[in-house]
Amino acid sequence: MSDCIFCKIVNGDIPSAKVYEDEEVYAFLDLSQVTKGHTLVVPKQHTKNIYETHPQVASNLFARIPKIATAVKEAFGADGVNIVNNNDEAAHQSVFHLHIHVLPRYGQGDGFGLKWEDNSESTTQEQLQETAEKIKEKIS
Ligand code: DGP
Repeated sequence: MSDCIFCKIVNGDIPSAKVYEDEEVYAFLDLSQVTKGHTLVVPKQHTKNIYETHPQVASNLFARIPKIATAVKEAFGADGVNIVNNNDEAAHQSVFHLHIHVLPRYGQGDGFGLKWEDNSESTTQEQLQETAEKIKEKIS
């Protein structure tokens, strides 16, 4: 897509610090470097977000994540890696070309954080079943 910044990066129209490329996928360092080695992995084929992504494009994209995440982790001796994909502004998507963040982790205070509530104590089995039914109805 002509006005997409990640398409321009994939096409080499604007520079990037590339870490991996093949016929389907391009991976490069995120400018923000939330943690050292923070990498973005994108499909070469433009797709706006996860909802609009063809299953084969999603499959090809995620198939590359294990080797890229392993390399990112090993390059700087990280303790772990978070894999993050944001969809819609409400979920902090700011570039509307599907991308996977690979975020190496170096311990508390390394720059990345997830607020992750545990509601298991206040959620009943009935509520879980009701919620599952609503989602199942939408899966075609
Ligand atoms: P998200 O918020 O999930 O849409 O992440 C988009 C990321 O893209 C954000 O962390 C910053 C990064 N980014 C934006 N513009 C550029 C760019 O021109 N080059 C690179 N390398 N990264 C960019």
